[in-house]
Amino acid sequence: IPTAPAGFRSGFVGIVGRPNVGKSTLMNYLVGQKIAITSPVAQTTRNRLRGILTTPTAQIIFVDTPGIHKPHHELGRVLVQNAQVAIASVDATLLVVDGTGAAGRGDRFIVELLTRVQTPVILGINKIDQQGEAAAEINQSYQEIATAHQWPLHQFSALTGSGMDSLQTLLVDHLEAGPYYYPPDLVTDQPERFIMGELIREQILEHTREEVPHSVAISIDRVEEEETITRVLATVHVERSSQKGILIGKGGSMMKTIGTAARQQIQKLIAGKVYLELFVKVQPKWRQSRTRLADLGYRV
Ligand code: GDP
Ligand code: K
Ligand code: MG
Repeated sequence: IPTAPAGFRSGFVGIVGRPNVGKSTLMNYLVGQKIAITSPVAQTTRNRLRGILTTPTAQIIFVDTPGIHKPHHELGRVLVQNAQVAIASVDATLLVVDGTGAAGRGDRFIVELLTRVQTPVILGINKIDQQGEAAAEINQSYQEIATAHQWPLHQFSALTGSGMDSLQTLLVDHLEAGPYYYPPDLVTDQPERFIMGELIREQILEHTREEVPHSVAISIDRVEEEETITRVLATVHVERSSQKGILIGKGGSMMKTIGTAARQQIQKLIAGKVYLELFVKVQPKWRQSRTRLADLGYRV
C-alpha cells in the first residue's frame, strides 16, 4: 500500500437505512462496480460488505449494511446486529431514506439508533428521480429530522447518478486526515467467491417469488481456473423440497434461466469465460441455526 500524500483524507462510512431504500445501489455507484447485489426484495443484503472508493485526495470505505427492521427469526436478528456493529465502528454514517415517500416509523426507529452516535451523520434522500408532485412535502418531513439533529441533508439518485458527485464531496469533508486503508485499486474487501455466490442469489431473487428468495443460501464449492474457462461449482441451499422443486422448474427450466443469467454476471466479475454448475440441496431450517449460518458464511 502506498503512503498517502499530504492532506489525504480517509475513513469508514456506514450506509444505513430501511430495507430497499437503495443502499447497495448507492455503494455500487460510488465505487463504480457491482459488488453488492440489489433487488426490489427486502433483505437482499445479508452481510456487511465493504466498498472502497479511492480518489487522488481521499479514500472512503463504505460499509453497506442489511436494512434495519424488526427481526422475526435468527437470520433477521443477525442482520440487525450486524448493522448495529457497523454503526458503532465507522467514522461517519450516511442514513439513506427513500424519497418516494415521507419519513415513517421505520426511518424514525433508525434515527433513534443514530441519536446516540458520536460520529457525524448525514441524511441522504435517495430516488429523487422518482419523486412526483409530493416532493416538497416529502422532503420537508426529512428536513425536520435533519434540522432537529443538526445533520446535513443531501438529495440524490443512486440510479441516475444525479447529486452523487456532491454527495462524495460532502462525505470526504466529514472525514479526517488518514492513510490508505486498502490498496488504491481495490474496490471491495470481499473475496471473489463470495461475490460469485451473491450474483447467483441475485438471479434467484430476480426469477422466483415469495418464500423462495428468503430461504436460499449459496455455497461456492469449487472454482477451477482452466486455460480458457473458469469452472464454478455451486450449491443452492433451500429449506424445503417444495422450494427445490420451484428452483429446478419444469424439466430444469428455472435452473437453466437462473444459471445462464448468473453465469453472465460472473463472467463480467472475473472478465473471462465461465462454466457454471448449480446444485440444489434441501437443508431444513438453516435460518434458525447459527451453526449453519456460520457454515454458509454469515457472520453470527
Ligand atoms: P437496499 O435494500 O437499501 O440495499 O436497496 P437496493 O440497492 O437493493 O435497491 C432497492 C431497489 O430500489 C432496487 O430495485 C433498486 O434498483 C431501486 N433503487 C435504488 N436506488 C434508486 C434510485 O435512485 N431511484 C430509483 N428509481 N430506484 C432506485
Ligand atoms: K433490496
Ligand atoms: Mg442492500
